[in-house]
This record gives sequence, structure tokens and C-alpha cells, in this order.
Amino acid sequence: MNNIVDPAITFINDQLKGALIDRINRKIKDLPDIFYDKKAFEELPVETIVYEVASYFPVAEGTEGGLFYGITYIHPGTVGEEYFMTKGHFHKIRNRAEYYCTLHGEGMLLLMNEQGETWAERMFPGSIHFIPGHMAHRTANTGDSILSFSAFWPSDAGHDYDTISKQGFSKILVKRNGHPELVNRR
Ligand code: M6P
Ligand code: ZN
Repeated sequence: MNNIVDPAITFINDQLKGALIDRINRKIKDLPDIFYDKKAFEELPVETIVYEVASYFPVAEGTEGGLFYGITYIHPGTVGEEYFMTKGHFHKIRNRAEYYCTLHGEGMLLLMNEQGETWAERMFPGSIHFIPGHMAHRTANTGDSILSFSAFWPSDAGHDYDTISKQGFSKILVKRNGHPELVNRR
């Protein structure tokens, strides 16, 4: 019996490959609620890709005790003065935590607690981010090239997008004089 086997997935040349890999992309038309400047949003081509996610789901979503793995690639760009970013979410099971590890590019991880306080951590190749439970998280690309990072989260965490699409984060990440600033929404 040959008890040496190949891994189920690989991540070579920045690409996740293997069975059970789910790929999604989010275009401007998929993100009507998240950007602050609605006029600038309306002016962008609806098919513009903002980010892509490749995820490995070795167990069914909702399974207790499993782990998911994903790579997110955020394209460079802005909507008005706000950087291209992910939808952002709380976990449906609020106490579930997550890790993000930056691979390429530069960006920011926005974190918001349940009291509505928002802050940001710088992302750069090699930066590792522990996202505790009860914390909404969103990533933004503040550079001129793709921002990519890996993520590891519990398979029963789930995504609560509704809270963010209704209330947003209390601060937005904007490009001012060529640099990122985290400012209150007006
Ligand atoms: C990371 C993980 C995923 C998430 C993705 C995009 O890879 O946190 O669970 O889906 O980023 O973020 P969002 O779902 O907020 O668009
Ligand atoms: Zn998450």
C-alpha cells in the first residue's frame, strides 16, 4: 500500500489549485452598498472587477470544527477617493476568529467592534493579522498593484453581510494627497 499522497490543494505562483476550490469575483455591479461616493460609483463601468476570492471548502459550510482557507486578490483602484475594498462582514457566529496573512501588495485591514469603533492595520507582504471574534473586518488595496492575502477561518463562522450593508463601517479609508487616511463618514 502506498501511504504517501499528494496534498489536496497547492498554492504555487500565487494560484490556488485543486478540487473543491470555489472561485468568485466581485464587480462594481455586485457592490452597490459599500462605497460612500454614490456619484463616483455610478460613473464606473459595471463590469470592473474589484476583487476575486479563491477558497478551499474541504467540509460543508456550517460544519463545526473545520477550517476554510481562501486567497483574496483586490485590484488597485478607487471609487471617488475611497480605495477598492471587500464587502466586509461580521461572522454569523460572532465569536469566531480569523487570520489574514498578506502575500503581495499593500493595503489596510479595517476592523470595527460591536460598539462601532473602527481602526485599521497596515497590510504588507509578510504581515499577519489576527481578527478576534465580534469584529467586523474589511480589506482595502491602497497600492498600485494587486493586494493578495490568505485567510483561515472556522467552517461554521458564516458571513453576516447585512449588518455592514445597512450600517457600513463608522470610518472610511480614503486617498488624500496620495496617502491613505481613515476618516469619519460625513
Ligand atoms: C477573506 C475571508 C473570506 C471572505 C473574503 C472576502 O478571504 O475573510 O471569508 O469572503 O476575504 O471578503 P468579503 O466576504 O467580506 O467580501
Ligand atoms: Zn471573516
